Amino acid sequence: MTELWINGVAVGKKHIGGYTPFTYDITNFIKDGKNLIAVRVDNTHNENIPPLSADFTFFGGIYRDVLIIQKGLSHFDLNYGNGIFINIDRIDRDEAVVHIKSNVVLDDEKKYSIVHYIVDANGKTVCTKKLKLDRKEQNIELIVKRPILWDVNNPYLYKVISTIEDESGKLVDEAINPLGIRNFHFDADKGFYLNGRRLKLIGVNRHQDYKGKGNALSDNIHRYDLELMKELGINCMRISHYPQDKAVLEMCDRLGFICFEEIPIINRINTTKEFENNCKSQIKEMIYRDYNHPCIVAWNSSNEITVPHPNKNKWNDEQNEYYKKSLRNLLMELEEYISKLDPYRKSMIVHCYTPNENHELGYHQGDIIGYNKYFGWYEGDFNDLYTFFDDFHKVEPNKPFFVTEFGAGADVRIHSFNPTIFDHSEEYQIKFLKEHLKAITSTEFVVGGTWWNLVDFNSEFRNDVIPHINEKGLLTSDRRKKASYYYLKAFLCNKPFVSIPTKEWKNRGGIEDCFDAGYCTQKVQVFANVDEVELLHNGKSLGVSKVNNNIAEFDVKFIEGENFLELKSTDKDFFVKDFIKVDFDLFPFDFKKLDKQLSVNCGSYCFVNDDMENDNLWLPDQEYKKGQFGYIGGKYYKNNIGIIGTTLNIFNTNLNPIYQTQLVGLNEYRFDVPNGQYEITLNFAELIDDYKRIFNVSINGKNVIKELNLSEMFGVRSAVSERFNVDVRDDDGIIVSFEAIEGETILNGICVRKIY
Ligand code: GCB
Repeated sequence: MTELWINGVAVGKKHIGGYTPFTYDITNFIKDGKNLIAVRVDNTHNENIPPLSADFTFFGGIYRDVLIIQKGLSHFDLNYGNGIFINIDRIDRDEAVVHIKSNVVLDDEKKYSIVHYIVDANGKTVCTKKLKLDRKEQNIELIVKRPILWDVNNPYLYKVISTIEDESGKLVDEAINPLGIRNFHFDADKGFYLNGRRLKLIGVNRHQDYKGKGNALSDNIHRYDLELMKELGINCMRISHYPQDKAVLEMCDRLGFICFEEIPIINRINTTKEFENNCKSQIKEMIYRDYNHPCIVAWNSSNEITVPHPNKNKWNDEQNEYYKKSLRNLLMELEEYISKLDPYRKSMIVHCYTPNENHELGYHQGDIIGYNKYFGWYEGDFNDLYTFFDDFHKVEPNKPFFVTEFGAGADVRIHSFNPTIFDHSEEYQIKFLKEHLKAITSTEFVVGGTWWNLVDFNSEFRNDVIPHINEKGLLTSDRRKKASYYYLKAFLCNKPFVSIPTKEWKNRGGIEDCFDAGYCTQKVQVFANVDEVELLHNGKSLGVSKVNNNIAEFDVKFIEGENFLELKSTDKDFFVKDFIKVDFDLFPFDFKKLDKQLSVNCGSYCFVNDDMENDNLWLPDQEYKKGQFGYIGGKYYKNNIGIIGTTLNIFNTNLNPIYQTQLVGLNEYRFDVPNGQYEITLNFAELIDDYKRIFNVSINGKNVIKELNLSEMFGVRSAVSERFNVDVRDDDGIIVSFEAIEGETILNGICVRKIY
């Protein structure tokens, strides 16, 4: 909500909504000389202003451009847009008929004319028309001969320059708008067509969010994001979950993205008339502001609005029915409103759950229906996608269908050769992306899909691996590229491209292959869109490998220290390459030779790099191997839905990935290290509420922790680390023993370091 005062006097009504533009006429409030402009913004939760709830942080403050605009008494109407509304009435090879509606404010007695020029991308006028300005709304048609079409590969932009001139020909006002000449349609069986050509839409959703800046992004950051999207080769963007900065829309026009834009009616509504009016005003402001952007093909009214209302169980049947009915009515109302404001584009709705359920309840408004689906993350398995698509098509045979969201979280600190659901490894995210792209591109009627999300973003209530951050981005919140970014690029890009994608996995490690081998063999996955690639390791070729589904794999014998990997592909027409430098921590096959710190991520298949400690590496856990290390007894902790680890935030640590997983019921943890003085650090966190767990820990027979009761002493989900010294003699190695007194023993992480 925004209020404005000029020189202590309140101007106009409060503006409602945090994402759409508004103007105040301050003519009668300003005076010569200094003026005091005061603005008050307030993002206190208000049940009548959407969004009411969502998976992103509602930051406050003034974060978009504020302009003081000086105009003559007569001018183009500035309400939300710039007074000009452009439609393409007809396009064929020879000409395009461009319809321009102008809204003007005529506030004086003078005689004016209005002149529209259409100029091409070189600034050359291709047609112009002048007419007397005698009405507040003026309509006119201009013809562009042999138009160059706006397309995703060639986003050719004309401009419409509209001017108001007085009788002497003096310019009184001017409005400039982009003009992309294009036509499109959606088909429930065949998907999307742009300029008569069928086009599978593959893209991303994007939040306006950046590390340390919240929503207050500069235009340069907005533009940078869009450039990164173009580099990916995507052709589509869902501007989620609210209208974004003008800079975003401009870039979408310039770079050729097909866009869906929406207002933030998310998760739930309020049944009041005031709420409905506020939804409508946001829709109107969005459509008026962005009407002339050729990138936009549909306006979406809402996101996952059918999730159960938080009061569902408190309400009686009648109240629940009333809510459902109000929701239906609101969706209907909003759909009609969108179609009335912009009959040239499509209306849309974005759902979760199942088409059957939503259809039966009457929630299937919109010309296009989008579904947010997370098979292989929040529900089911990747293969369920195909059944879901079929179900949709049976239930809604006449509605074009779009996968508005699909995504899995990944943290660039976490890697795995055995990626599992919810482990937040980069490798699982790639697997998820790969399977979804396959399903979306191979199902004919699916219009396309947009990955959730381009960037990691703030979400206050989230407990993922980085607290309060939704990590489904292809980019980190400071725009480092995750491996899946490169997979998508290899999948889409039409120029030859090769990539060693794990750019952020600079510190690797592992155990020597065999006694005195001097190396550890690990798989390196590379992405490419060429037939074959060659990998070189420290200058030596590892051979040429075929690329299948944009992936090739090499076995690399990593040596201690610096490893330089170079990927190449050559053909008669191209030469492409990529490289990466990896620091490798080689642990000896025979631990009697161990002379460095070893940290183990207990109860997990994942490697973790501690970014707060120079990327210190934690190895995945293993069952005890004689001559090395590992646990005896015990299993990996799984939560109540069978997922390894917890996704809940752990307090007092930056290392959620270490504390979120644990071994349960272990008897011993052993290290067959050489004699010497060692420091051993044990990491614990109680992951279960209301669970009574008491245990003892001894090291080499000496009791070091007595009756540890984590929840009682430190609370649940609190990181605890205990450090001990042990003197290893007579080749005894280190044996950490765990003895349960009540409940099961646990261990979340363990580090061993030789002091002398
Ligand atoms: C969704 C929501 C989006 C969330 C996303 C997620 O379905 O539309 O706002 O952020 O899921 O990551 O859970």
